[in-house]
Amino acid sequence: MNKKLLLTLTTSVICLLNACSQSDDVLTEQKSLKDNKPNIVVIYIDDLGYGDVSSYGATAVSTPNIDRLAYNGIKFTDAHSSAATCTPSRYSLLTGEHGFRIKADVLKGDAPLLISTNKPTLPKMLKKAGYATGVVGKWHLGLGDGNIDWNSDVTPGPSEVGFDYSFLLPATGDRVPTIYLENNRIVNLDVNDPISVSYKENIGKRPTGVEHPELLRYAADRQHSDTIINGVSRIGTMSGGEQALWKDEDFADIFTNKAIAFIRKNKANPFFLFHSYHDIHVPRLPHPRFKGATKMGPRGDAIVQMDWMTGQIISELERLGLADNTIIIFTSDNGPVLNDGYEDQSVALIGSHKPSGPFRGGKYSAFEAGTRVPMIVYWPNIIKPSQSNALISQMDIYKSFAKLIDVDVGIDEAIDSQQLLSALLGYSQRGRKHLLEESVGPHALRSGQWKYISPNKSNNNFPWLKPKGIEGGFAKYPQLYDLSKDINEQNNIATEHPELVEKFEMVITNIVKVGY
Ligand code: NG6
Ligand code: CA
Repeated sequence: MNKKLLLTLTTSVICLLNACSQSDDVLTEQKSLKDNKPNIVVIYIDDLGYGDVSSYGATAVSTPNIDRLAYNGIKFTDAHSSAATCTPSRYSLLTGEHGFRIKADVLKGDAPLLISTNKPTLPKMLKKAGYATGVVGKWHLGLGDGNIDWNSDVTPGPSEVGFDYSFLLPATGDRVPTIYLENNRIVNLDVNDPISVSYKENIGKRPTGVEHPELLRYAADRQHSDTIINGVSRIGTMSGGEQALWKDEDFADIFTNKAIAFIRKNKANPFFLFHSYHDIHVPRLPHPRFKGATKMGPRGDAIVQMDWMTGQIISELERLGLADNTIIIFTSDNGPVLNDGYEDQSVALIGSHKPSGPFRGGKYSAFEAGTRVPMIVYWPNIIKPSQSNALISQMDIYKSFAKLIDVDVGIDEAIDSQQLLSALLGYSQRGRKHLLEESVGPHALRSGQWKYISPNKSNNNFPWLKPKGIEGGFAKYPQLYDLSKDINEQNNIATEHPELVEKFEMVITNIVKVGY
């Protein structure tokens, strides 16, 4: 980008943020901004905790590529995924709405498409401004209409949600089908060896983990003990498709290559890439070249692998001369977990590493580490390096970017998203007033220094959390923590502040009913 254009862009951004008067000059400059829409790359890591990267405090693993983004962009310290699990967080990122509104839950690998095809989405919004849109990596938002034939076009899917291009791991690494889908078609499928998938009965002739634990590379819990593929038992059963099966060790190279191909193809026009990694979700099988990169076993090595992947994307943008005009957002879909079904030494080798950083809980939980994740916004030359403690949600990307590229958002669109462009670009530290945090149990609420967790009114005590070593933070009574003094949520002061308990309970009820 030339210097003059850069100056114009910078001025335009500042004007947008400061609500400059609509003089002709400003309009012209805003037009320049509109006409030179930045590319947007969202790098979405799976299950990466606040404390898992070195710029956020990790010392047992080094993440130089992510740190480069953090030290030259805005490093957010109070940014959140909408939920403590994957499917609702992804739903929210793409729709700007909470997952609880449609009762979004972790999906099976043969679940129907969760996002209604007439719903406005982030990629559809960007397409209105002429963006080419692509998704590469983990999807986990369902596919088809409830009765998928994996051997023909698998639709509706990403195309109906607004993506021009898709290369997918359909659900999760630990769920069948263990194949790639490119633009709705299974890659390398032999028509004489069709694929079937079932989560109800055991289909096909492949051995399962239940019957043949001796064939496994990692011991697994019962839920992860169905069809064995690549030496790992998965959730769900699957027959056929031998030629199309993925090899987990190749994820890093394959997804990186597909993401780079999309960037190259679209280098001449504005593009949005949703680059959604498998790492560092289970099963953790990084490429052998990363083996031993840390002393923490596969989980640590997977962190190094995903840092490498991130570096490849940055280098490619630089090689193509696109870096200055590309916004990279790096973040995670939920907090960290160690043993999530497989014995991969993640617990035994954790040492002094703290995946949740200073926070309590992790994936699934209502405590902070469930949703408070690393989030970095990087836009060289436009953004000044800084750290921001603004309370911000990944849902806010929707309306903030709509503002940046001047697309109108309808009244019923992205209803939980807030326009916080100035916070996202580092011009202000003012974030949200309230943020509802979704867990697998009751809702929690952030408001200023306060963290409130609603009582668990159900009879579900989530017994499966304990063996995973996870603190859900679910209690029959209300919990209130003052994060300004008690960042680790140890000291429940709800009984001392009944007025705040009542107020926050009402705020949650209101958000659920009518929004923010
Ligand atoms: C759970 C799986 C877990 C993981 C998770 C989804 C158990 C017993 N099993 O059902 O291994 O796959 O779903 O993770 O908890 S997520 O990051 O995609 O939400
Ligand atoms: Ca996840």
